[in-house]
Amino acid sequence: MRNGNACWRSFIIARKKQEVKHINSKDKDKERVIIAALKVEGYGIHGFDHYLEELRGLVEAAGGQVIATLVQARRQVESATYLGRGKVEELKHLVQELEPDTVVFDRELSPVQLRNLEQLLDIKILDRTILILDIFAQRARSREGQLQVELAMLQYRLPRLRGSGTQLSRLGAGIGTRGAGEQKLELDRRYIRGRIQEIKRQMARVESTRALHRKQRQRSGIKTLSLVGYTNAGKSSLFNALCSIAHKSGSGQVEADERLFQTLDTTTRRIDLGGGQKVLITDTVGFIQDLPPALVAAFHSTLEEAIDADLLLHVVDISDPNYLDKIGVVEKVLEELGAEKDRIITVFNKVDLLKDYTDTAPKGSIYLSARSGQGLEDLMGLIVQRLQMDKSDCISPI
Ligand SMILES: Nc1nc2c(ncn2[C@@H]2O[C@H](COP(=O)(O)OP(=O)(O)OP(=O)(O)O)[C@@H](O)[C@H]2O)c(=O)[nH]1
Ligand SMILES: [Mg+2]
Repeated sequence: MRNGNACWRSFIIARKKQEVKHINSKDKDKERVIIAALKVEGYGIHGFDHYLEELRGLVEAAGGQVIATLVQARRQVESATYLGRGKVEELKHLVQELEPDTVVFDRELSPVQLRNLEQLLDIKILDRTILILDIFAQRARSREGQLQVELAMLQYRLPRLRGSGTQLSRLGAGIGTRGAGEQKLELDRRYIRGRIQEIKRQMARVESTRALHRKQRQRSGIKTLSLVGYTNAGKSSLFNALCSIAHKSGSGQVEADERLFQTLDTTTRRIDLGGGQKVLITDTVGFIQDLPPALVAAFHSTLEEAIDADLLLHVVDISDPNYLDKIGVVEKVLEELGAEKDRIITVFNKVDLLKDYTDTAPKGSIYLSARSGQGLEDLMGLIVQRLQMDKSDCISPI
């Protein structure tokens, strides 16, 4: 049998120090990040390269720039240090050579792993969970969104406090420090527990108001549409495109951008699809694989509202080579939240980026481009048709 060590394989993709020094002037203020990743067997449904690419996107979305990536292929996670000891040594040398601000690990680290790595590397350490929480903290605008992020952040930090519980490890400033109130560095366990209870109370109030609004909407009989899908699929772009061709009430476009998690708070507008069919359309937060459990819970209410809609438009970026895996991630979450399959229309967006495709989309789906406008009228027709089918179901005599 092969020795376990023989299976270890590692490689470094590091730019040379000189190259790293010649960074773009606009990148000067960005936090310089080394990514450290572990490629374990059975890594999951996504190819590892895509997973790493997405992590780089998350670092950029949080305001950092990746200067090097270090990967270790290994059978399993090392419980004390996440990577194997030898690889941690290698990482230490890389840190000394490139002098980054931060090292980001590709998965959530246990409190013990985080502490050990901080001691061994003597630098700010972040993991994928805190990275996502930080992006959410930067984007949250509504009171509810801010409360949800703060709750998730505190729940993540509580078991990671040091010693007397008054030190928040080496977070300092920058990525990973946003979203948990003014007194970030003086937080102690008692304060955090009290604050968690307080946030939960406030959120319960917000949620009951939300449920009330939902009931009022249902009573008013107006149909609802929600845009859901993987982050960066083009939900906000489609939302804007539909609002601009359908007569709408409520002004302003929502922001669309290639940054991951551009949208955090939901936005709803009333649009007229023609033929007297008015609907409320809602843009929502994007999905991502392995969403931190603290956030899944925190955003449950936001997603619940989306799931409750009469129709869900599942927006897919068909130009993404990994789109099938991403469909899988979204469908799994939708199923967990109890969304009914027959209320979902799959919208294959960004067809303008495809060289050639056959125009016949699978049943219950549609091809379009939110950017060029191609296929939008067909989508509106399909929505009207589906909502009318819904109505005729309701008045069926038997
Ligand atoms: N070529 C092309 N690009 C598109 C199209 N739709 C959206 N995009 C681009 O894709 C990127 C992401 O678009 P968004 O609308 O912000 O995507 P989103 O799903 O709302 O993303 P999050 O809010 O981050 O979850 C932006 O750079 C858009 O300009 C399209 O039909 N064609
Ligand atoms: Mg968006």
